[in-house]
Amino acid sequence: LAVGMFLAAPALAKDKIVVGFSQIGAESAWRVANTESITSEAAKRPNIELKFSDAQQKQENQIKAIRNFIAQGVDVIAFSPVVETGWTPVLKEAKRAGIPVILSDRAVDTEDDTLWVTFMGSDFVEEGRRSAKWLAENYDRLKNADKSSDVINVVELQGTVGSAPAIDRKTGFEEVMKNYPQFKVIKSQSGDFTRSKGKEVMEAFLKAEGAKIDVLYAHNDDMAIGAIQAIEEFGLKPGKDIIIVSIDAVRGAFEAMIEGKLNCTVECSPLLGPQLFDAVEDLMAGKTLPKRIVTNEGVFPQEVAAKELPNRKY
Ligand code: GYE
Repeated sequence: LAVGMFLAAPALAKDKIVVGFSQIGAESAWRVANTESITSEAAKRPNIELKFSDAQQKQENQIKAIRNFIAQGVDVIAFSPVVETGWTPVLKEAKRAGIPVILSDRAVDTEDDTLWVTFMGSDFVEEGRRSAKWLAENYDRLKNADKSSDVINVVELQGTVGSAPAIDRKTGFEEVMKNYPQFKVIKSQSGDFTRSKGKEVMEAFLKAEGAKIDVLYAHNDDMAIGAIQAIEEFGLKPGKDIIIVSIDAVRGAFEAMIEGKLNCTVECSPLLGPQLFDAVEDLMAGKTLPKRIVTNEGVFPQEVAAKELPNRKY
């Protein structure tokens, strides 16, 4: 009996899949919802043990966390890379240790794509395109202007410098805007995906350009919400004097739309927990994962905000 018990313990311990997750931080409502999706999903699965680490938006902390996971011999490493570049050495260390890596939410820029098994998350270029398309199709109606004769001045609040969503959302937006030369991006600066920075940078934009600004394109809702405050303090009406489109579709954006202060939000879902742990389990069961898993998302203009708010999960 004693021998049997001795044998049973390691067999049981082996049943748990240990996953190390390195999160960027808690910079936005999106990120908070993403963390909650991951931790709550892990808690639901008795076969998963999650080691969660918060990098406070610093790449060096993420690299440290990943090295710790390697040292602990976790089964799978997943992370949301704060910026695109600079990961090759640590990813090589994981590969040498035989630990598969899943990219969650954001992509890395590395020559060798065998350093990670799959990248799951949104198509950020498409989100940029959707923002621009919505703007081109709705600006006239909202501003009561003839966009073919006027110059329309756009200011852009970019996400974290060097991050996949900031790079891609800018690219997608510009790609569509090329077809609408009346729209001119007169200012573009990073607000680091936070409310406080979004407000601060919008204040600077307003100081420099004032009422010349027709449109704000923000790479996330939090920066737009910060900017809305700056616009009101400046004495202009957000959503009327300045047309605003942003990305994520967090609850705060729906609330701002219901108040008439935001015009449109393009969805980017943070609810990646279930698909992350499905992928982990598939991987451990020996299945081959698709190299890219794209999230399905929509666009929500102000007109549908009140109806949609009760359905929002983040
Ligand atoms: O849009 C922003 C967050 O990587 C998609 O990060 C994510 C972005 C999201 O801080 O709010």
